Amino acid sequence: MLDPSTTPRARLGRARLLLLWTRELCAGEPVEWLRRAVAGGVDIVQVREKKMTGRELYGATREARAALAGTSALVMVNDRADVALAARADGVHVGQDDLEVADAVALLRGGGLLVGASTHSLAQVREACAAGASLLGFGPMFETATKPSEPPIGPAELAAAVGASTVPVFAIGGLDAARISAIGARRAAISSAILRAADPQRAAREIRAALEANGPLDE
Ligand code: 3NM
Repeated sequence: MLDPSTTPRARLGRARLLLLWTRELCAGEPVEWLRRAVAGGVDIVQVREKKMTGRELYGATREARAALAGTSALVMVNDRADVALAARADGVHVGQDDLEVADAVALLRGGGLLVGASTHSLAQVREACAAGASLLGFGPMFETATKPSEPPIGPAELAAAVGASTVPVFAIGGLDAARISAIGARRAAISSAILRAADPQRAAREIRAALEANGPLDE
């Protein structure tokens, strides 16, 4: 586990595993599944709740922060910079249809918060880095029921995306430990392979081991 006393940026540099936490995907009680996943080696939690109101999302984010107090896990909020600020999260994650990266950076950087961005092409990787993103998701690597609307780009471009990026890149989309080994990813963002598992701690531990076996981090 990472040292909780270091800054979000320093913790991000060493982060391997990002969990997208969506309550309805959890095979058990959602906060327990979150805690067990972090105990298994998740470094960053992105609260991803597309159907919640702002107030509900605020509540879910506070709940995640409270559940993970005393751990080194970072908590980020999907889509909503205002909720990230209000709930004292470590950052926001924006997709290509959300607030622009540069605007999220302008809103949040002063407070030292992180801005993550979803990217689906090398051009988007370069754009997001130029706009000041702190971390990127790159995918989908494979078809996934969690985001069926996004056509898979496949793993072939992952190495190029990591090379083109100035910030940490997390492979995303349909990943589990076996696929991570197959595609050589050193960082990954995962939802169902952890949340739907009967033992989320073990699932996270196995995924983390697969990421580490693929080699050291540059940052
Ligand atoms: N974004 P799972 S793929 C939320 O490519 C999301 O930007 C993607 O969930 C992207 O691990 C994806 O269950 C789904 O496939 C990730």
